[in-house]
Amino acid sequence: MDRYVVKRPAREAGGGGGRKRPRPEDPASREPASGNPPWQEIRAEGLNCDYRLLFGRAEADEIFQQLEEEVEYFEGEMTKLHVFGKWHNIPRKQVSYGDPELTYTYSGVTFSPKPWIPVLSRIRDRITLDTGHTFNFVLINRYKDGGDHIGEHRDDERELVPRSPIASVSFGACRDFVFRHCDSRGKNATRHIKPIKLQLAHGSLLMMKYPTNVYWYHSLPIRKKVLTPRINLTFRKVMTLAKK
Ligand SMILES: O=C(O)CCC(=O)C(=O)O
Repeated sequence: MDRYVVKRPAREAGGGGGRKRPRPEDPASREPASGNPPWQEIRAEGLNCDYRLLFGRAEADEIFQQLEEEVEYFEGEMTKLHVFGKWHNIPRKQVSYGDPELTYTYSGVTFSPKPWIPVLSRIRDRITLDTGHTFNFVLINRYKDGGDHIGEHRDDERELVPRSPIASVSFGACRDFVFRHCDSRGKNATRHIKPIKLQLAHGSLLMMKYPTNVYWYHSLPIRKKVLTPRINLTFRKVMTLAKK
């Protein structure tokens, strides 16, 4: 991943005191809690992401266990995806939680979120404390092993508050995560831009900031050697009905 890290924010690299409040959009303004690893800035043309470990090992283990016990995944019709006119079984488990009355359409399926549960509020509030951003919705994907995956897509649904960042938190197995530029996809590629490959570790936070989801698709490819589960939570800011 270091290949894509342009620089470590100067204030964190050098330590030092200063501002106390986290300010959105400016990783250099964020005070790392004591012992927290610094942010890594991942930059490319049209890609603007920050990555760091948010939870230490013991806390991440505890949260993973709670998620395994308390998250209730969608069943039945909600486990199917509409792609190019056909319905497919989703190659992973999925569910959304969030504020009441929000809805979110993803690959042709409209999700009504379940009400927040304490473990999800705890993660959401930790991200807010760390980044200054607030979220009202979370999409959870559970990959039972490396056979489960998610195909290339952009998180560009019209319900998202324009330019709001998406906070992606991962627990369990470390998995490869690939960004591919929209001009470099498939047979009709017009440019050759190298894909950006990250590894999302247990307890990590990836902040996908504007305009990443305008230009870059992302995926979690199959990795047959991975034998253990992973849970990913993408916290989002969805517009309320009145604004849609
Ligand atoms: O599991 C991941 O890291 C990716 C999840 C994802 O792409 C999404 O929720 O849109």
